[in-house]
Amino acid sequence: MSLPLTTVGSSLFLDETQKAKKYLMSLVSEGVSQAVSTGLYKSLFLARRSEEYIVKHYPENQMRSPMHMSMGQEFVSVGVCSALEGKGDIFASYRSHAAFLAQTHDTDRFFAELYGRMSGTGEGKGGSMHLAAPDSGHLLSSGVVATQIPVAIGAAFANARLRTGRTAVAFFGDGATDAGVFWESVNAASLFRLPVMFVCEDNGYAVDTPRAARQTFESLTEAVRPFGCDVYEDDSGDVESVYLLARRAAETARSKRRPAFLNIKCCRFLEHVGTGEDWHWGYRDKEATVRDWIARDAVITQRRRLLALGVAEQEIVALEGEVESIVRRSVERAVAAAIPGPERLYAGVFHAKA
Ligand SMILES: Cc1ncc(C[n+]2csc(CCOP(=O)(O)OP(=O)(O)O)c2C)c(N)n1
Ligand SMILES: [Mg+2]
Repeated sequence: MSLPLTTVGSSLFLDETQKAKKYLMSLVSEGVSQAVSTGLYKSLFLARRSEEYIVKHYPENQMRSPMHMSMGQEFVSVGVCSALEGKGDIFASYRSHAAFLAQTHDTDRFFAELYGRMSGTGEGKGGSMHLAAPDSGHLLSSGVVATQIPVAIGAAFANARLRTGRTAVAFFGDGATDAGVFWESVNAASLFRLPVMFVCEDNGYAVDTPRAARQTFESLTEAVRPFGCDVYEDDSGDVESVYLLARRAAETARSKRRPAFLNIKCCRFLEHVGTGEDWHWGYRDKEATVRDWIARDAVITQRRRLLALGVAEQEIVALEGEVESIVRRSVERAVAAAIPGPERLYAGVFHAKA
């Protein structure tokens, strides 16, 4: 079975039975209003629809950037960014579509960057791996594994010194925890009691290598614990669970003045880089992944939850239509925008003059 492009409404998920409703309601913990639940769905749907557009149109070769897709993992950054309510300074990896959109909702600059246009986040020169909009709190995305983590520490240090009340957030994959700089950063942040959240999007693989083939310790969460920051782990695959966890982590971090480490289990639905599937590579068990993750896709879960909460189907369809128009308009604007000329080659780039 191949992944349906439009996963929303997939028959893979739970039947509309009382049991399913009860299950969905049990995932709704106290402290999540219907407005927040709806907002979380809108953010999830925006990221999913944007990437579905990319999957469909990438073969036209007008978006020239390598693509590391967030599909399947969106609930992590949507949950965290929503919990921080704009007060997060985001430092992300090359797999940052969902984080960028969750933080900025800026589909105009997003698609313009992917299409290599002047109106993109980096005048079209950075592409998918280097999305950044510092004015909207997405400070950077980095193509070099783990390098965003120590930069987030710098921002946390500045935020602490300047008492901005903002929290630096480093998003990274489990593969980044193979890098020494991750451990140095956790140590330094704990030592200096910095306002930073380390968020591991733990999809279990660095490209095609599973964690067990890279790390000797059994639990990453337990390995981080002795450093003295608060540690959290979540394998629900559920956006509201992550939202609540991140909110609690941020509050605790603020009151105790110490960093937080969130290990959020997730599943990358598509190949490591590119817009296709990679089940034929044989490095991960397709059936287990389908059953365990695609079947409880956070986007579908959240849609079902809204229905279980009593939100009218027409209201959800209207919201989806609104998001689709936003994506379509942004793509139209991007395609119509100017391509940077050769005179822009060195603008905004560090280079030595001859
Ligand atoms: C310093 C560095 N080493 C190696 C690479 C090549 N590389 C790109 S992605 C990747 C795997 C990273 O895995 P993970 O951190 O788990 O992120 P995921 O791709 O799973 O989101 C590697 C080794 C790189 N970009 N930078
Ligand atoms: Mg990984």
